[in-house]
Amino acid sequence: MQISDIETQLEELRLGATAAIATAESPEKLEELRINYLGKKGQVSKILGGMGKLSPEERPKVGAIANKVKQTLQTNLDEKRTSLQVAEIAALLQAETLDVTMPGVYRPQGKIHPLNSLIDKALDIFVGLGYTVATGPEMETDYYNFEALNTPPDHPARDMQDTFYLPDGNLMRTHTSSVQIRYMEKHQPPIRVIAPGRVYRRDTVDATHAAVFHQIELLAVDERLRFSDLKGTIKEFLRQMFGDLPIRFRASYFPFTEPSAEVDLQWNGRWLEVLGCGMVDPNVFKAMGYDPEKYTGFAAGFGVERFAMVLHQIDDIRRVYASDLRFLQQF
Ligand code: 2NM
Repeated sequence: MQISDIETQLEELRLGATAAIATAESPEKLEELRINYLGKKGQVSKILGGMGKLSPEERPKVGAIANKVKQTLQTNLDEKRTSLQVAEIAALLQAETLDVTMPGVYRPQGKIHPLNSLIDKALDIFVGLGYTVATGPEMETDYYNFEALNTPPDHPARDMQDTFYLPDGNLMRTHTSSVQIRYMEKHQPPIRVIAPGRVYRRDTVDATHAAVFHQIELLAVDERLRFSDLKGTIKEFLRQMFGDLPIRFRASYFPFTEPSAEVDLQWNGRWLEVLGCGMVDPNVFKAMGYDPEKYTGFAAGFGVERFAMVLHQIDDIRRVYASDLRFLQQF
């Protein structure tokens, strides 16, 4: 083995490697080349393996040439790696180009339905007055919807509200008073409870009637509650709900209250009926096992849709359920 042979081999290797590095297309390919040429078992090492046959004087010379080749290849590899990375980033930037002047995608924002926000507001007011929120089933028995509420089968009040009866004899509740009955069964006075929920009536649907609507009913039972407590509570509730508008109590009739009243609100010079109320009939307490000599109570109920219509000047109850965004977005 001649020193010139090794020199020739190194020079050929340098040329070949430089060409290979120059045309490498990926960092992975580049790494492959580095291992192939400069690795421990790579081609440069292999060539240097033949150095053993050289004289001690020749070895440093070849070593110097080999180092030079190694350095050259390492520099080539480094430069090529950098240029590949630059190209990769440039390609990424190209692919991810974002035109910030393009119009955005319109995503309409959802919000609370006006009926729900009204229910939330009413419940907040009563919770502030010390009431507890209670709910119950929408399908009811005759007992909870009528019988316990001083409305026996032959009572004329059963004609007042046409009821959806189910084939099994159950019915869809016509008011949430049934929830108050269930609550009184489980609790002893003093009671302050408020029952929001869906109710059902066999009404012909028109601008002011829906077959399914929402009610909120309140009930207070305690010793010595009187009509003025009812009036004060209703007045405060309506004040927080509608503002300081004139209100009036008008004598009315419900089977479960005596006396009973309807409450009107004066708005733009017109009296609008907004709720019904009264002192709980002693017969209701008897059905609950409460002593009617010891306890008195007041109750009130109102239709949420009717409230919303008065509050927002909605002319047709059907709009509330039509899911028309042009309507809903006004709230
Ligand atoms: C109303 C009007 C008047 C009422 C009565 C009761 C109960 F369970 F205590 F008897 N709950 N709700 C009541 C009274 C409801 O709605 C117009």
